[in-house]
Amino acid sequence: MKTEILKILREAGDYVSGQELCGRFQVSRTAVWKVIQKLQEEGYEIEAVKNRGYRLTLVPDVVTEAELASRLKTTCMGRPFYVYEETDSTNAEAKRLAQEGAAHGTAVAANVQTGGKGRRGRTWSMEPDANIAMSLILKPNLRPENASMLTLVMALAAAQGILESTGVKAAIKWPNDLVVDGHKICGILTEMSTEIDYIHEIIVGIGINCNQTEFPEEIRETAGSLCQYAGQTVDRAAVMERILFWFEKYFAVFMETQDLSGLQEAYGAWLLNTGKEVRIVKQDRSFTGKALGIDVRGELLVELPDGTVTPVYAGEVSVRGLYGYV
Ligand code: BT5
Repeated sequence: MKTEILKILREAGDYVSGQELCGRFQVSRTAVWKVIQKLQEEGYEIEAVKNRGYRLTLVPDVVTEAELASRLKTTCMGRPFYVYEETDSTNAEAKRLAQEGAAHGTAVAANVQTGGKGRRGRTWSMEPDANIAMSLILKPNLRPENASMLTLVMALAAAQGILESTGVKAAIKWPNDLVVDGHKICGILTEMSTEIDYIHEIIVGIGINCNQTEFPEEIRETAGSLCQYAGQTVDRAAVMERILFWFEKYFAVFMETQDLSGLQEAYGAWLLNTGKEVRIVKQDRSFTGKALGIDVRGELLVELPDGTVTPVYAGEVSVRGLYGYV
């Protein structure tokens, strides 16, 4: 009932009478009042005016199941949505849930993440209660070699979602970062469990710096946070809602062809690397060239000094600018 009352108040944007709420849920005035009090305790400002009812005047930056559920406009992504106060890693949590049978589209978020994972054993750090750590469980009928493209689908959804919810225009740094003004504000980690050529589940995790302003020494130069560019506190639930909205749409386009042919153009418009000299770092070697864009498989097309063009597979590389992170 809490989620529904929140949704009704949010969508009304005006007073909703207590009587109407009682009627809607077939409960007493006291029961409604208790829910309103609970919401107020969580930081929602709700005016209660005699003869007019309740009006939501301020939504705090909270990530809770009720807040997310009252916002979501998707049919699959984020349904259900689990929010943890603290977890080691939302990707690890999502994997555990998936293996216990959680459905395709289930989302997991946490306010505190103590063991956030980056790619290949790297770590993802975040301050408590300030940022987004969210993971989606996907169980698509997809060939394993196509799964890494979902990182790009998420990057596209995140760029679009962040713009709509905060006004901040990030760029995609292939394959898994979003960058604003040369600073990394978001990282994506896609992991999958397979059996020969069958996918059990794919976990697409996204970390976004929202309201954090101080970073640990090692990333102080390269990390940035949305609030620094938005000029105000970022409403994390609003950002998540928009990202899930766009992810659902783009995922459907992706699944039609199981490649990026339907998204390549949109992706290209957000891609930071195009036309830039890049250094591709593989485990044992590195080379430089000019990034031209992506192909339908999500590989970065790099023109080598001798004029040949080579596709670089996202799975195993890091990309650097010639003079630093971007
Ligand atoms: C990534 O890896 O960028 C993927 C990060 C994915 C994090 C999400 S949070 C929700 C979900 N649950 C998880 O456990 N993980 C996912 P990679 O490209 O390997 O970049 C990692 C590098 O980014 C680190 O080695 C640092 O240099 C840098 N870094 C770490 N934390 C950062 C932060 N908060 N902001 C910017 N850069 C950061």
